Amino acid sequence: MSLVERIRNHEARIGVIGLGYVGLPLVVEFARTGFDAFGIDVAKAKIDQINSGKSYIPDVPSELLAEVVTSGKLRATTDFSVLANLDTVNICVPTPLRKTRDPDISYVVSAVEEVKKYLHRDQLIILESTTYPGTTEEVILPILVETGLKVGEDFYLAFSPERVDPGNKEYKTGDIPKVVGGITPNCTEVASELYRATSIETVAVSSANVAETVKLLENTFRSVNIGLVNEIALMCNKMGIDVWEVIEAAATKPFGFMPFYPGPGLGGHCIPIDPFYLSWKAKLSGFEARFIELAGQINGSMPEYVVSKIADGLNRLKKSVNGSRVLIVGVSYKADIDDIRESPALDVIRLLSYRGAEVLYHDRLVRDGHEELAGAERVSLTKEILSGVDCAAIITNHSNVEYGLVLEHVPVVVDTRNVYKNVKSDKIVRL
Ligand code: SAJ
Repeated sequence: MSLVERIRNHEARIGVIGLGYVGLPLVVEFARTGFDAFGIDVAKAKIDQINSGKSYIPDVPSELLAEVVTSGKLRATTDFSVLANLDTVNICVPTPLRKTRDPDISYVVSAVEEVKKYLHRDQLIILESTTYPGTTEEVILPILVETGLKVGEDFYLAFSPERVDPGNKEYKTGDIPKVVGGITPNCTEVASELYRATSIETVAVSSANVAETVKLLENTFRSVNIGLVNEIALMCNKMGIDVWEVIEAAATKPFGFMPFYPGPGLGGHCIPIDPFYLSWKAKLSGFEARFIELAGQINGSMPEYVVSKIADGLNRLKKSVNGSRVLIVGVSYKADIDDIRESPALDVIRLLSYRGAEVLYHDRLVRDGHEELAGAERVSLTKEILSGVDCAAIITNHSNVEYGLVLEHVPVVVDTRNVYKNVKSDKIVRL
């Protein structure tokens, strides 16, 4: 029976390498669809948690995970040799930036080196990790063809960007169309069959390069538009115009406009990073991606701007930053999630500590023990604590916070997320 037939009748054995916020929902989706699915990760702690039915990804309920583990449809292991008996392999490992802001695809290469060891006829390999155009064709393909197997004949290789939006209640993994670009047309077709078998809509494109670039355009679009609206906020501040009112009114235009909102900076493991994968590759082709660089500069300057607003607020009280108790409300990188990666709150805390402020923070979604938060004291929002705070800054607008309590007990509040929309108070310093 051919690979496509095995996929179509859910007899294909599925592998997912990298069980993070992309890989775990994906492998669970395959298992739920009825495939025998194997999750592979180098972190034994993750494997143990999965095999005991305990999810560590908020978007994957433990009940759901336990169901597919108990039924035997999902097995997790650190042992890559299971790949020898699998028909398809999705690679969902991290693609961070190095300190030099160059792409770091070392996790992808490590995963592909393992895949190569067990690559066999009629196996489908799909990279999902966001990466620069050319990675699949110029880096992964050469590694795999060293086995002597021919792409498009003996094995299939494609790129399909992950489009998971952590915490998004409206769009789950199964609801989001998958762009698929193979090294050869039949690679595209076989890869599309896999997603179609989990009833995920697929969008075939002509190459892996195109598919890699699609994802980078999607996230560069966000980074550049967030940079634009942050610049508009800085402009409006100078002109004494309420940028939030401007955006709200502009958003009434039913076409040709999409609202973005100013904020304390750009966090997360996608938007601050992905555009630099594109500009890095463009530079190798002799092209300067100026919008990406400029957006990066503007978004990167927002934490400093927020600290200047905090200083302005303290100034109203005739207080300096140095020696003041400043409370950061919300430290994850965006509302209603627990992830602090690249969060602008971390920059604001660092900048305040550097200036001698005593920094407190409140965020019930973020777990204890993050060393990036070691310089700040975790507090609850009580009257006693709030009454001892000189200035509060709303950095992440979680829904689970009593912002009224903060405004009642703190003498000045810097609002970087417009949580006090329509609230009139001299205590509020707006972005
Ligand atoms: N942000 C703003 N203003 C905005 C929107 C976002 O300051 O108008 C900030 C956020 O606070 C955050 C950062 O930008 O710090 C990134 O926010 P995001 O809404 O782009 O959320 P992410 O980073 O979780 O992006 C993911 C992306 N998903 C994938 O890459 C698969 C992105 O493509 C999604 O469009 C995005 O979620 C989404 O729409 O929520």
